[in-house]
Amino acid sequence: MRKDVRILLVGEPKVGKTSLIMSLVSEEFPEVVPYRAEEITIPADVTPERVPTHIVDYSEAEQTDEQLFQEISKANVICIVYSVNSKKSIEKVTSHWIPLIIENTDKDSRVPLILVGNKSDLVEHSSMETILPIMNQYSEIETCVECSAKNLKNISELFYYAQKAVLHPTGPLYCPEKKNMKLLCVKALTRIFKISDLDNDGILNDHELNFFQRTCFNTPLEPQALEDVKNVVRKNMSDGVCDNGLTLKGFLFLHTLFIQRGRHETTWTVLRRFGYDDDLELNQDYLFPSLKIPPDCTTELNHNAYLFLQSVFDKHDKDRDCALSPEELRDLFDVFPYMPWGPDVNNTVCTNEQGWITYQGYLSQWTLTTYLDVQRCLEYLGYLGYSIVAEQESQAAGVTVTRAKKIDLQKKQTQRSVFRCNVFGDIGSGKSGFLQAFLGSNLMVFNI
Ligand SMILES: Nc1nc2c(ncn2[C@@H]2O[C@H](COP(=O)(O)OP(=O)(O)OP(=O)(O)O)[C@@H](O)[C@H]2O)c(=O)[nH]1
Ligand SMILES: [Mg+2]
Repeated sequence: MRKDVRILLVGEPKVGKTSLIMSLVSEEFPEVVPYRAEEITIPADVTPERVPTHIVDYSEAEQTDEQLFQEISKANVICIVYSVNSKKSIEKVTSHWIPLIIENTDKDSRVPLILVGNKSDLVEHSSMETILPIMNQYSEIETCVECSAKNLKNISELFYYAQKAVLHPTGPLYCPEKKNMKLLCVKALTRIFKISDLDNDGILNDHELNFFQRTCFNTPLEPQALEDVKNVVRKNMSDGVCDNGLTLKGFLFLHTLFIQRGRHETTWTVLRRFGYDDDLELNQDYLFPSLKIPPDCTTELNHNAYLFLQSVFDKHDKDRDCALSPEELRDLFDVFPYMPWGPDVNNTVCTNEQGWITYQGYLSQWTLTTYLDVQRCLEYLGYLGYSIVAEQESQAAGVTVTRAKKIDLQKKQTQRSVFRCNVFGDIGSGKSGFLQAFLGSNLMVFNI
């Protein structure tokens, strides 16, 4: 999530931009205002989303076009202010301001816009009839609000919406034209569903839903609230609730509903809790928590991490044969962006008669990865949602860093449980066969 928010107000002269800013700051309507208010910074602790917020005024009388373009490119959200009693100021929203902003912002990172109808104290009727078609025409427009700097109506709301548009943007989540969630968002939520479906039966039961709720929002759902949620889904689709639990379809439907009702922050809270950044990629900080490994030390998984990996194995070994069929293995790695284990893994760890990785083989491969490439191990545990399911600070909590080998040698004892043995021998002396024998494998051995 962004660390600060920069809000720019633009619009025709005299629509009340400066008055809006001054009203927010002093909580009263200033009769006399300068053309342009000084840039103000609201400290994090007094803003609704607890992020420092800069508010920037614009005045044609005091600024050049060049200065305006610069401010547009620096802004995180732009409020286009019009006056509800001035048709001209409304017309200029589409004929001048929106095209100007689009021209001066990066095509790839479209800045969210908020339409602000000021001076609502002067008219009886609302300007919404004129504004709604504009909103439908431009997906950049996050929301619209009518307010009055004079009687302080909707002023704090306006700045709250602006903050929200930056911190919980619609863009990555939802396509307003198609009225559905974007593919990356569906993918991320599907991974979240799979991790939260602790028994892997394709349904979030009450226990799993409560765990999910506690993980994301720090409070369990009241039994009645749980029923209400399921009822909303039941009313809207036939296969959203099954065996009294939420299916993936129902889960995705709920999030679409949150977004459509302007409660993006709910979906964003869930996504961020599971490691996603604003582009819906998994955060580097999430995947690679810092872990210091001094020279001469090695890395091993601790008991807690093995327990977690065991539960992951169990939930995917559907036929309970203590081995993962190719299909079960694919299902296990479905929460990864790529398949991490290639066919070579089947030759390096224990497999059953069918050549499928056994429970022992599976754990050995994890042990090996942790020893040889701990960063990769942290990344993999991150995809599996270790920190969330095992309720740990990060994946680093699952790794033990052993003490330096030098100390072990001095003390003539070790706490390590993983050792590295190198096998040397002439070409063709049977090194690979020797190693394969440890796996009890009689597979054809190729010299490598
Ligand atoms: N009735 C009413 N008048 C307002 C309101 N907001 C601003 N005004 C008046 O509108 C006039 C213009 O307000 P400004 O705040 O200077 O407008 P501006 O958009 O900053 O104008 P420029 O700096 O010239 O671009 C002033 O006389 C304000 O008192 C409002 O909500 N209601
Ligand atoms: Mg002004």
